[in-house]
Amino acid sequence: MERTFSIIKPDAVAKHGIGPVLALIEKGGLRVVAGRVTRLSRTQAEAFYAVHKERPFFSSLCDFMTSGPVFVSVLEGENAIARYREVLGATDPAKAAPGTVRAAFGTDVEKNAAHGSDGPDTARVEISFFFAGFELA
Ligand code: 3AN
Repeated sequence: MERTFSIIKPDAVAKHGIGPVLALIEKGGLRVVAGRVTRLSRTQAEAFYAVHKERPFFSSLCDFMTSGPVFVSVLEGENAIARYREVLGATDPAKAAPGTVRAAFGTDVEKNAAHGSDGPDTARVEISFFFAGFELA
């Protein structure tokens, strides 16, 4: 069993995508073990995306991620990290396979509907960024 971290981003939340994205997550064989709606502060967004600090899109990405509510969650399942990235589809929604979250709800590489951890170390860091141990079912 493995756990991964997910953010349903402001664009997908604005399109009433929380329910449909959770349905794709569950259809993909993942279990939601914690989740809530929240809104990122600028400080949180900058800390969460600190690895991208030097990239030209960093400021715009933080603007977008703080532009509205998000749904943060922890997902569990066999190979949850890779499995969720399959459910999400390619980073660029235009290249995402039909039936994926980003094909259905993404707009472009920045407004790409949802985030999933890219490895076990980032999953651990990202989960503990938003959730305390007692919140995980
Ligand atoms: P993924 O979220 O698929 O792991 P990363 O880690 O390359 O993709 O990028 C993190 C986030 O940064 C993406 N989800 C997207 O919102 C944003 N991003 C990535 N590349 C670009 C880009 N070229 N222009 C604007 N935003 C980008």
